[in-house]
Amino acid sequence: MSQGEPLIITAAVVGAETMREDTPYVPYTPEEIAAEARLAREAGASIAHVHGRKADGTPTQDKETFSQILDKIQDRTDIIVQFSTGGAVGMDVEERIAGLQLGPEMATLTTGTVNFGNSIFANSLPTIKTIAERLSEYDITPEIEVFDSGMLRTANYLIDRGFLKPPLHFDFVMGMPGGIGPRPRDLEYLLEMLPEESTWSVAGIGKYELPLAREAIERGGHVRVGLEDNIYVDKNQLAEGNAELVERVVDMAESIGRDIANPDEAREMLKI
Ligand code: KMH
Ligand code: ZN
Repeated sequence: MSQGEPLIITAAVVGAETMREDTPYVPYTPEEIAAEARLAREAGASIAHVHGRKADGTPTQDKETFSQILDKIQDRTDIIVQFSTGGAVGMDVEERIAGLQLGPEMATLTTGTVNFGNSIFANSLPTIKTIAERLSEYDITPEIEVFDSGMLRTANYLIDRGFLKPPLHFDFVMGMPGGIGPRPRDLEYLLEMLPEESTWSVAGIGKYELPLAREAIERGGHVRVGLEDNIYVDKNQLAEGNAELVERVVDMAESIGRDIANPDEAREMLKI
């Protein structure tokens, strides 16, 4: 018997931080990113979260790079493409959102500032509002990225002021130094503040990725995994691509009887 709503798996196939020195499996070029998105889709992912990279791996939010990523993914698969608007630390807001004019189905919106390694991932209220307005202008479904509880308070504030319109999809990024912890009770606390009608997923960072995926599946949430957040499939064993991490999540879901959403089912659940 199937348990609850089908599970939406997001594959964060490439972020701004993981480099080839960390793992040889991280994709850089649009071609490589699209190939990873397709393999992740075949493994069970219905959303591909993407950042841009230059050929040498330097992060970029350049529109032309995103255009190639979008085209190449859409040539290969029906996966939902979600652009990052976070980019890399230190980028200004216009740089971060340059690709939104291309009209991806989804894009992220982080509703607050957080320490990020030795840097700061800065999201002032004006920055958040600018991104929210641009998402609405281009009719792009936001995924609200929450690295700590205050970001949920800000999301609620933005809903009250009309900058964000429910129903919304939230992604809880948990276990990153500087952000909220990785414990089940941390998740419980976030869920208490979740606006009504929301859907939610968990992205556990590093070694917390797979344990938190299980927690989210069991609680009826959704899951994000991928080389942006974690490069290991087991202790000291590198994941040989994003699909391997997605496969782990599919196995977990199957073990508790939860179906996996395909992209069209995810579109319907997320009101895309
Ligand atoms: N790279 C981080 C600074 C997002 O994609 O929206 C921000 C980030 C969030 O990855
Ligand atoms: Zn990202």
